Amino acid sequence: MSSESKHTQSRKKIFVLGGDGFCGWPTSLHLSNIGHEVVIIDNLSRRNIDNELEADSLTPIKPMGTRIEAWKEVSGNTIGFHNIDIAEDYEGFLAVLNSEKPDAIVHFAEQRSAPYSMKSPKHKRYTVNNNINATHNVLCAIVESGLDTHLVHLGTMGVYGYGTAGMKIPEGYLDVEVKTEAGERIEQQILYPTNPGSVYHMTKTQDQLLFQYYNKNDSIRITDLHQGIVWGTNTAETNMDDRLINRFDYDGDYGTVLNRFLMQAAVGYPITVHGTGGQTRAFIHIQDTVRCIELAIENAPSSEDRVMIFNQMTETHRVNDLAKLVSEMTNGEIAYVSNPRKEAAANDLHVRNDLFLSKGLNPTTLDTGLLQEVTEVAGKYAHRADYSKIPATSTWTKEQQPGIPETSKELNK
Ligand code: NAD
Ligand code: USQ
Repeated sequence: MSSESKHTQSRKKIFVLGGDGFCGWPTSLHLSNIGHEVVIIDNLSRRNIDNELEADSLTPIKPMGTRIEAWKEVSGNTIGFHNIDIAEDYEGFLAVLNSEKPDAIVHFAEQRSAPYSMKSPKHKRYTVNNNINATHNVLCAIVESGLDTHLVHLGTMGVYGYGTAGMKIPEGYLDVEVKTEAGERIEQQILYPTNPGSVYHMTKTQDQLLFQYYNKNDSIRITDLHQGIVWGTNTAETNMDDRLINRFDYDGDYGTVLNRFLMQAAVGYPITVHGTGGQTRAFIHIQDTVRCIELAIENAPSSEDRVMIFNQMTETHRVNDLAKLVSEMTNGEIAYVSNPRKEAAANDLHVRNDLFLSKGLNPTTLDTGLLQEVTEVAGKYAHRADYSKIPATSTWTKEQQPGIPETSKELNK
């Protein structure tokens, strides 16, 4: 075990579904490092999508076997791995559940890109089939196994939409007052009304209903984490060895906004702001993602509790402000490109995140040192960048234009 690691008070067996992905890999290492027994389940579909898109992580991620071997060498800890498609192979998943009997399951295993989910009817259908079946299979298998396992799911801030009537977005549930026919006023808490902005985000709103039902009918213990956009690359654990390096998506489908801006600045590509950049979104650093999962596992609900919902974000920023910040830091050019998405030109966003703060999260907020660190990672691997994959080409409707900067044409040759 590494010098940085520490034993948790109670060692748990934890399944990490989607443990080969951008959030899942650092989470698996972190949970292993603090003393839990980790088993990854992943069908490596994200690597296959890289093949389909002919795009690759900017960082040279290693195959799963090498990753696990390197972790054993560095930390002395063993991480298990099963290649199972959770959406397609229910029996296979159930069999591992019955044999391994995990105390907790962290569920990252979904197609998570909004642009990929909007590329074509095929991609829309794949995203719906994969995400909803994966989540339903996990819930159904927990019931069939009879295990009292705690399910921690990665949802998204995007289930709420990105605007309110001025109030802060609560953590999952909204207080409402309804008036009966007799004129009586009754107070209730309901799931916050959903307002998805892509087929991908819509699957996450469906996940919420699956959780409500299985929690009500079978008393499954569930924590649903409504996460904002994750930025950064490495964590304390992925930094321990080059072979543990995390993936860095920069292409027009999978690259998320802040990491794209930092990468674009590092390789000398114009910073691609969609429209006027008036969209405000919630953000969280990858180091805080792994800490939040640790806290969610430590603070499991009981079987009497309703679905516990946390907003997993630490700050909100307007896209244009982020572009300006990165541009000032790096002297990078900003290109205001056609917005390929159907979204409001601008929105304000206020979000509550008291639950994680009360459980001990000490947020890592945007600071230039950390931004610089990501730019340095991007700079180190700039030679691996394929500029032709940077423009966002997936449009929400046929009438919309891809987001291609004028000045990038030379770079794309
Ligand atoms: P990712 O695509 O890098 O990782 C997802 C992993 O799940 C991949 O390794 C993939 O191979 C696996 N997977 C997908 N479908 C599967 C299936 N049917 N069976 C087995 N494995 C399967 O995505 P990520 O960025 O790590 O996101 C993880 C989760 O967190 C997603 O559910 C996403 O919605 C959520 N999330 C991500 C972000 C972000 O900014 N990255 C923000 C909010 C929420
Ligand atoms: N944007 C740009 N320029 C770019 C890329 C994006 O201006 O080059 C804009 C988009 O138009 C959008 C905003 O930045 O307004 C965010 O886009 P994004 O791709 O960073 O984030 P999004 O599509 O919402 O999806 C990501 C993850 C998803 C997660 C979600 C959290 O891919 O898995 O659920 O963030 S949230 O945004 O809070 O819903």
